[in-house]
Amino acid sequence: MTSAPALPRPAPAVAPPQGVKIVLTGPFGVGKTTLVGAVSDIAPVTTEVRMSAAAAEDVSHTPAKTTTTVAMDFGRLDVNGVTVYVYGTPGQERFWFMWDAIVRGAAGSVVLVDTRRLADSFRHLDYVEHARLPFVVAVNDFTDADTYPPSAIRDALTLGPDVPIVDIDARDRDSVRRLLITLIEHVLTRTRPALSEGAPR
Ligand SMILES: Nc1nc2c(ncn2[C@@H]2O[C@H](COP(=O)(O)OP(=O)(O)O)[C@@H](O)[C@H]2O)c(=O)[nH]1
Ligand SMILES: [Mg+2]
Repeated sequence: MTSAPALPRPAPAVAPPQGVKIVLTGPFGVGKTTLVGAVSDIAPVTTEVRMSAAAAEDVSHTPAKTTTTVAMDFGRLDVNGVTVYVYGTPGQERFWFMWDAIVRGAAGSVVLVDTRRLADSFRHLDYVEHARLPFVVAVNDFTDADTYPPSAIRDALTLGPDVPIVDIDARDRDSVRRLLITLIEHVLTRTRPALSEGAPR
């Protein structure tokens, strides 16, 4: 009787990357690429190109902006021993198919807003709400923008009372790290009660 051939030796299982995936979203020119560049421990993966008329972006609030992100921003950082991966959503319509892949497995989201044009972030808020992602709203500090108390931002964006609103400077590493810590804490407070409810007694 011939014995069955030996099975091939399995390749060692590769441990899945441990870490927290965060989605960064908001309209064109709100500071997504700047934020990732400020906070990432690795050279951020970004794909800036000079804007063409075909890009058809609204540049009225960003007249000095001559580039746009094609596809997406990606950065990585360490927060107290936890690796945080930041994925920026792509702006251009032809890359919208990527949004679902970007959101899959994400722990939470940052929605960036500019107080000079809050309404431009409505679509992004809708998206993360529908995706049931815990999120924080980050108000990016543009020099010529008026500042408003969080209650005014909450009303204008019709946010629930539990959504954190954080003032940030997307160019400042510490400011962005504080924002991401706020998001992670928010994610934990949202998931902890559910975990303990489901825990065996
Ligand atoms: N004053 C100020 N300018 C910013 C800030 N964040 C971004 N910018 C500028 O706003 C423009 C748009 O930012 P960018 O990161 O490209 O936006 P994106 O389209 O969301 O990726 C750039 O010229 C940035 O230098 C900020 O916090 N303060
Ligand atoms: Mg960009």
